[in-house]
Amino acid sequence: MRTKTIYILSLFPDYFDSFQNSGVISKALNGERSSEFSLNLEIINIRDYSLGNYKSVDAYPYGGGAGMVMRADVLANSINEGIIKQFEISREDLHIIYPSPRGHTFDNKMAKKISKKIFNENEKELVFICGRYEGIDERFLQNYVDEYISIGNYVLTGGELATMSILDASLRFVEGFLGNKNSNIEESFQDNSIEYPQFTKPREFEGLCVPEVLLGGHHKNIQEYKIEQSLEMTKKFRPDLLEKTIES
Ligand code: 6GU
Repeated sequence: MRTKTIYILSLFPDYFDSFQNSGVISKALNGERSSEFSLNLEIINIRDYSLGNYKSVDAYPYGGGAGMVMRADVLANSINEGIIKQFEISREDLHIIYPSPRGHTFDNKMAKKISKKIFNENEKELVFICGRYEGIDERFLQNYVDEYISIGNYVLTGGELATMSILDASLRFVEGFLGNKNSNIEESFQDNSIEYPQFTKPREFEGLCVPEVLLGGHHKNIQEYKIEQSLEMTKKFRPDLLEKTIES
């Protein structure tokens, strides 16, 4: 069994409790989904690596301005003591990601790249830095951060939700990790289209019936139906994705 660790630095580690303890992610983390590959999340509390008498993790920005800024020395200490020393790993073996609006916008293509970093043997270990307050001292970013990733054009109060979004979407592409090898190939956005509509019990609901073709068990007809419906749904809900297909 091969194990990979992902390190997450946060001032609010509780954010990750339900992520780690619910649904398919929790099963995967407990090794219930794959016998070959297991993943370990290490959530490191930045506050445990604060320095000096006051144990502050943030301070007023030089030059003034709204809010507080996370201290470079405290963050560097969390990396150096909390990861490198604690887990006996060298700096060169870490790939440090700072989820931030300054990054490129996250999409499935980036999720696949990250999934390879998670799964492949010779890749570095991933570290996610969750920012809070008005940001992080630029000198820490300059010396430590290897990659910035944004999850969209809006500003969150902290990087925790962004980190979970990035990890959740990426883990779906880690081979065999969530089980059901086919499903992410079929799923939304894979080919710049959205998913076909799904139906389950009961066969009739408020006067609406499940499409006949899905009840027939004719595999080829069902495949054709799914492709056609996926196209229809994309035209209806996300025509912009079809333009992307033509461009690409
Ligand atoms: Cl990655 N972090 C924060 N704090 N806000 C964001 C973001 C990330 N992406 C968009 N807004």
